[in-house]
Amino acid sequence: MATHDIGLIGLAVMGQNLVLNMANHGFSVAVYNRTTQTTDEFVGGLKNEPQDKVWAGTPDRIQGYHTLEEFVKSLKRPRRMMIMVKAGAPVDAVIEQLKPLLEPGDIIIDGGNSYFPDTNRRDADLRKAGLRFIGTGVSGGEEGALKGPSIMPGGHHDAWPFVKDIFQAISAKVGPNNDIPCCDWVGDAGAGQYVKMVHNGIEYGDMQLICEAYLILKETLGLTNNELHQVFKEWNETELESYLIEITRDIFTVKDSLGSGDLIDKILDTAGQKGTGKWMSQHALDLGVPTTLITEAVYARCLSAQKDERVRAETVLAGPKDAKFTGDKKQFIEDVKQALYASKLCSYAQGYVQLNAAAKEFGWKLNNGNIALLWRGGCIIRSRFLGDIKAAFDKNPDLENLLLDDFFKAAIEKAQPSWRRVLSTAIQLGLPTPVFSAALNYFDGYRRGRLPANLLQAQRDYFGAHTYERLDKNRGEMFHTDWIRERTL
Ligand code: NBP
Repeated sequence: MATHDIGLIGLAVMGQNLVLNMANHGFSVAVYNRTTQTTDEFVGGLKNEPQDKVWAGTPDRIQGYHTLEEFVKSLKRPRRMMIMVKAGAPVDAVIEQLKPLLEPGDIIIDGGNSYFPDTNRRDADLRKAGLRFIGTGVSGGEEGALKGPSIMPGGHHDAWPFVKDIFQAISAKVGPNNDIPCCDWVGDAGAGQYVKMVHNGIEYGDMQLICEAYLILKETLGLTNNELHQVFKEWNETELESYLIEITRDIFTVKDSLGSGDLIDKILDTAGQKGTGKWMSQHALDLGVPTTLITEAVYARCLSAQKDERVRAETVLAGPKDAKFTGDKKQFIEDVKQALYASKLCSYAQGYVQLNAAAKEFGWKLNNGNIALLWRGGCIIRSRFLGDIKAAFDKNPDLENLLLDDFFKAAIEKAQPSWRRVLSTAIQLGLPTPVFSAALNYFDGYRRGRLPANLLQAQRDYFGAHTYERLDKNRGEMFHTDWIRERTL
C-alpha cells in the first residue's frame, strides 16, 4: 500500500540523517540502500538511538525496503524519492533502475554534490521521459542534515510545490523568530547545484582568508594560540560573526591529546580539495569572469600539498632579511580584521558576478537576495554578513556588483587604509597572502575605468593582426596597424 510521504535511497551518513530529520518533522519515509544490510542495521537500530537524535515515535515513520520495486510501490503519488548516493555514475545508475518503475509526473530528487552539467543533462533526459527531476544542493554536513541543512533546489519547477513542505520543514531556520527556512526554489535545471557549487567555492575563499589572517597575526605580532583565540572571539562579536570564525576561535583552545601543547601546532600543513572549488574556478574561466579569490584559494591548497618540495625550497630560497613589524599591535589586529572583511566582500561580489553570468548563459532566473538567505543558516558559510547581502539585493535586485551597494561601498572605504597596511606589511615580511592580495587587486582593477589592456591589444595586433577597437570610435569597429612599418624610432 502506498503510504510514505517520501522515499530516500542511499543510507550513508547524509542519507540516514536526512531521513531522521524528515521523520522528526512528522513525515513518513521509505528507505532503500543498495547493500540491504545497511538498511536493516539503520532501521533496526533506530529504537536504540539516543532520544536527542531520534524523537519518540520517529522509528515508526521509517520503513526499510530490500528492493526498489517495493520501495517505489510504498510511496504516495506523485512519488517523491530522494537519491543520496555518491555523486557521479552511481546517481545515473540509480535513476536508470528507477525509471521503468515510475509513472509520468513522479519526482526524482538528487541531493548529492553533483556536477551541475550532469544535473542539466538529467533534467533534460527525465523531462523527455515524463518525469520531474530536482537537483538540490544540501549543505551543512552530517550535523546539518540531521538538525537543519541549507537546501538549494533547482530543476523542474512543477515539482517544487510537491517537495516544498518537506524541504522547508527540515531546513535550517533563521530570522528573529527562527521561522524563515533556509530553503527556497533556486531555478531551472542545474541552478540549485550551481548555487551549491558557488557556496562551496566561497567556503574555500572564506577559509583561506581566515588562514591568511592567522598567518599574518602569528608571524607579524607573534600571537600565541590563547591570544589568537581571544582575537577570533572578539571578531565573532562584530560584523565578521560567522560559523567559520566561531570554529576557528574554538580550534585554538584544543590541546593535543597525543602529546603536549596545542593540537593546531601538530597538524600537518597540507590541504586537499574534493573538487567543487575547482569546478567553480573552471567554470569561471569558461564564462570569462574573474573569480580570482576562489581560484587563488584552490591554488593555495595545491601549494600546501607540495609539502616536501616546500621544505626543500625553504633551505634554498630566502625571504626579506631582518624585516620586523614595528607598528602598534592593537591597531594592526584591527587592520587585519578590516582587511579580512573587505577581502571577504570581494569574494562574495565575485561569487555573485559568476552566478549572474551563469544564469545568463543557461537562461536561469535567479533571486540573489533569496540565495543569500539560503546560506544564512545551516551551512558552512553562514554569517551575519549574508543578512547585509540579502538587504543589498532586496534594495536593488539588479545590483551589478555588491561593491557598488551603498552599505558595502561605505564599509570598503572604511576598511581600505587598513587593508593596504596589512598587505604592505605582509609583502615586506615575505608572508604569502594570495587571497588577501587577489581581493585587493580585484578591487583596484574593478574600480578603474582604464586598465593597461590597451597595450595588450597593441601587442596582439602587432604579432597576430588581432585588430583593436579605439576609444574615439564606435565599439565593434575594428582597426589594424602595420606596427613594424609605423615604428618611428
Ligand atoms: P557517499 O558519498 O559516501 O556515498 C555512499 C552511498 O552511495 C552508499 O549508500 C552507497 O551504497 C551508495 N552507492 C554507491 Br557508493 N554506488 C552506488 C550505486 N552504484 N548504486 C546505488 N548506491 C550506490 O555518501 P554520503 O557521504 O552520505 O554523501 C551522499 C551525497 O551527499 C554525496 O553526493 C556527497 O558528496 C553529498 N554530501 C555529503 C556531505 C557530507 O558531509 N558527507 C555533505 C554535503 C553533501 P552502498 O552502501 O551499497 O555502498
